Amino acid sequence: MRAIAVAHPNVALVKYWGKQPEGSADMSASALKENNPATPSLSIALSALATRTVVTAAEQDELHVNGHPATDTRVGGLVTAMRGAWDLPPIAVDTCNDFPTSAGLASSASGFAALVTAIDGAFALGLSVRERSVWARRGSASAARSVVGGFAALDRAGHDGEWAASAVLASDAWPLEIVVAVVSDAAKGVPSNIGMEQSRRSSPFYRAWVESTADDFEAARRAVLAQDFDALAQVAEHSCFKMHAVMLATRPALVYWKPPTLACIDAVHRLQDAGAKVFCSIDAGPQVKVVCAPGQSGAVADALARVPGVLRVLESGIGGPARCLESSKASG
Ligand code: 2P0
Repeated sequence: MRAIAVAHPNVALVKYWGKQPEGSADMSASALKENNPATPSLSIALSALATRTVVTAAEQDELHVNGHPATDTRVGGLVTAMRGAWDLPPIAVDTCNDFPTSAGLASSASGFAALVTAIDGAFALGLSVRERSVWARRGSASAARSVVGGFAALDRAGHDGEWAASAVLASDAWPLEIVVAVVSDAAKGVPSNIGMEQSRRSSPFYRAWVESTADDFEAARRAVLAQDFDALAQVAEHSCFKMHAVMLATRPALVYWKPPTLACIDAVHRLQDAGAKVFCSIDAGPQVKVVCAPGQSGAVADALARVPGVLRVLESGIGGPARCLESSKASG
């Protein structure tokens, strides 16, 4: 039994930062079941970046990340939780990212989306997209959105009361372009799940963040459905900087930016002043993602490549859903 799955990381345009309290910090199998966000979020998947995960039946559970043996309590917790629902044998998981891991490029989003999709394929579980999204969310909430790909909304809208992602627009419906300015390949200092719990407990802005994000989410969803770039740019930049204000006001302060991060923000705002249809977004890391109206990414990539401290730029379109490339029920 073997399957290969691919999933793309995503950039949230309305951010998720904070969990419902019952699911926070404790990543045991029972608490993991809850991993519910405190707010809805909305994202775009990145076609140029991908995680590829191979799942095979094995003698004992094993994990390799980017070719190296690894242990990961969240991966172990998710596999254990799935074993509570299905009679799964031990599995070998071999997962590779073609982009920096744990550096604010959402490797956990694509990683858990690919993992759940590969397990579903390897053992012919027959899960729906929504079911895979719910399982992926239990590993990492942003992974729920990578299961769906395209323009994805993560909220609690379904009949079953579960937090799960659903499509707002398919990946080919609105050909936005994304430029990622990579300013560091180092893994970030404070992992998202730890940082967002610190924010929930200590940031004086956290309550305002949670209370105001539902309105941002609805505004972004309307803008995506209407393909209104200016409206999306306004709400997305606001959500990004509001999240970073929450982070900066956390004790101890969560400063994910590096000096070139701010230089890139400045460059994007100068492009906006010159009339370019672009906006920036930064997650729990120093990289700057610039969302561009169709046809604008080449000039934006050139401008960002000239910013001091930018190591390289990646250009991407909107990625599709997590999917199995091949699966086989043959033994071994
Ligand atoms: C997001 N981030 O909406 C936000 C913006 C980072 C900043 O989702 O604890 O790895 O695994 O549910 O999904 C990163 O957090 O956190 C994230 P867990 P996750 O994309």
